[in-house]
Amino acid sequence: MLSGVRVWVPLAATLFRTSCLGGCNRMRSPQFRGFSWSPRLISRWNTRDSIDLPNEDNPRILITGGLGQLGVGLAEILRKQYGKENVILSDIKKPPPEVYQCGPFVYADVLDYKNLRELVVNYRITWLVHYSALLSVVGEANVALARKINITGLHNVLDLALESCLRLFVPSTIGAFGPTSPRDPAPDLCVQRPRTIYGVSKVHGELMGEYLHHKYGLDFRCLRYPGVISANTQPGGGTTDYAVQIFHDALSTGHHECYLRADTRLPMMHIGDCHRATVEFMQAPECQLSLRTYNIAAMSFTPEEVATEIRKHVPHLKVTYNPDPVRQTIADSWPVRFDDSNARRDWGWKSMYGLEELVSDMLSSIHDKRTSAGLPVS
Ligand code: VAH
Repeated sequence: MLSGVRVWVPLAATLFRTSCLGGCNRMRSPQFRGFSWSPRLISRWNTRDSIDLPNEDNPRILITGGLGQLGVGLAEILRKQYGKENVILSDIKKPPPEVYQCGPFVYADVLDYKNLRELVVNYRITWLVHYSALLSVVGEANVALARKINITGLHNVLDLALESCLRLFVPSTIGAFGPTSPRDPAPDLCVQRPRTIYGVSKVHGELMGEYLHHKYGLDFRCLRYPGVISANTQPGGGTTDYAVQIFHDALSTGHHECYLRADTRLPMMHIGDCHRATVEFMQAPECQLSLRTYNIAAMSFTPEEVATEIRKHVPHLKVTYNPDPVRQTIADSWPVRFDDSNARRDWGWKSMYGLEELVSDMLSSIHDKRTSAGLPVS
């Protein structure tokens, strides 16, 4: 009897805590119907003196695809808020030494459900940020792999989040829209018929996440990111990547060859705004969210406009335009601007970087990086 009580007390505490903290309609999720605790988890609790379960105020966070453009920076911000040991960065690649020094890093393959489940149980994860994905251009070059990672990998994460009652963040993108969507601006809710496997997989993610939320109460959260501009991380093979490369070229060779037409306008965002939006959205009380998937916007610019702004700091920058048919076709199918009024109304989203602030910050960051690496600055 005693052992039974010892099991049910922590379980009841979790169910109580989850159902209260989880806000809306938690009790409808399948984990309250036939939910079974793994023997390993029960044994860990039976040996625990006190129930120091993670909760709303001190989540334990797993980030998949952590070595891409966004994971390391997001982990740094989350670790400042929730503690170094409570944010587990993961990927299938070996990280550089400094990543290990910043906090826990583990191997995690989103195609290996058992591996993921073990991490969630052993690290007592309560939030999951799912960054593993092939982006637009690399996805078109390897559709089969993009379908595996972006769809099968997503399904593993969705099932795990449902079973373990996780708060799940999955990013979507301007690439989730297509040529038949309203493009200027693109609202949160409209026709979405993207023409890339990346976009198709992201729309699928939006729809699957929202289905599991409405049917089982999964705390699924999704932001449609614009092109993200970062100085310290390389983008992962997308259509908006020119907007990162142009800064590096401006300070190294002084010449940028642009694979888009000079007048191709796309929504863009400084990585600092992207991380802040993600954290603020993950922290927003569930009852404030009228949607589960939101557009977030900061600015929209063309290659010519960003080049003109850079020339205020680097007057000799030369840009030649050599449109790549694949990337130009993708860019021409994407929104020109985003309507993010719902995010601003529901959870107070507000960007802090415009084009001027972006250019100034990018150039100073890359200048410092090159100088400390002993590289010449043009
Ligand atoms: C891409 N940078 O170009 C990514 C992004 C908004 C686009 O998802 O594919």
